[in-house]
Amino acid sequence: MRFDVFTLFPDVFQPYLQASILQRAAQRGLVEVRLHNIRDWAYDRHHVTDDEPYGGGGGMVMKPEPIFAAVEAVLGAELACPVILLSPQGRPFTHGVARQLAELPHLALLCGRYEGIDERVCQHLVTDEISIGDYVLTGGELAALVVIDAVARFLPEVLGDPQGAQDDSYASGLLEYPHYTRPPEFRGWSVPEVLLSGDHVRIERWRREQALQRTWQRRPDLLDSAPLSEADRRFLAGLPPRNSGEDQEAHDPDAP
Ligand code: JQB
Repeated sequence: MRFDVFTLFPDVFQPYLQASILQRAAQRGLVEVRLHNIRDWAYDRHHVTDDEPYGGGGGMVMKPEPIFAAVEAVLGAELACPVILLSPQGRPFTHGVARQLAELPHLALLCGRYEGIDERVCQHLVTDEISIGDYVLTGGELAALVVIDAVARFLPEVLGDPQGAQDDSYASGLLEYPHYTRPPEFRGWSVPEVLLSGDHVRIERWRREQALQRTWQRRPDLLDSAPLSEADRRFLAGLPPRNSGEDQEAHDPDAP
């Protein structure tokens, strides 16, 4: 799968792409990320890419001409692939969106800076606008890396694990059960006995119940759309009421 990234800061991508699993994926030819500096298509003497907003009000806005020139030069005027703008105004990026994007052979990602991008880019060049969450970043670059990382995990072979992304958290619609590895006791804290028992039926049941309990505590909204068995529903009905949990919103100062 090929990603064309349009940005004023191509250098911030390299360190992450050259570490992690993404480097291996690139070496194996599964993922190709091409970085394009929008400034290379700013043809005035000082290669200016931003200007003051019409209507006033401080801050700067990215000019349309270098962005259109860059994207059309790289993709051709037909724009045969989606052009995704990362912005706080986009539709929420989720597990499901990542899985759908991974079906495509080619994506273009457009990263803004300053207070944003001239609206004519959004209307006439961009085909899809995505946000990675409800907080404001200083630009789209980190969001583009998040999208590349999450999409790449869905490509067959990238994880080098036959179970791949099918098995993790959001695939089941629930949060994950807790994980443990050696040693069996660390600073007096023991691994739950059931995981050492070798009884795979008991282990599966324990993991399922842990996943259900955590989801109920931390993300009850997910239970509305998670596929649940009758046994799951009985287990949830037997849990103590929410809010008695230690970890629920423990660090959220705005929590009621
Ligand atoms: C400029 C960005 C994000 C791209 C995603 C997310 O957007 C702004 N509005 C006012 C002031 C400053 C900005 C910063 N900004 C380009 C740009 C923020 C993406 C962004 C994003 N995707 N949060 N922030 N989830």
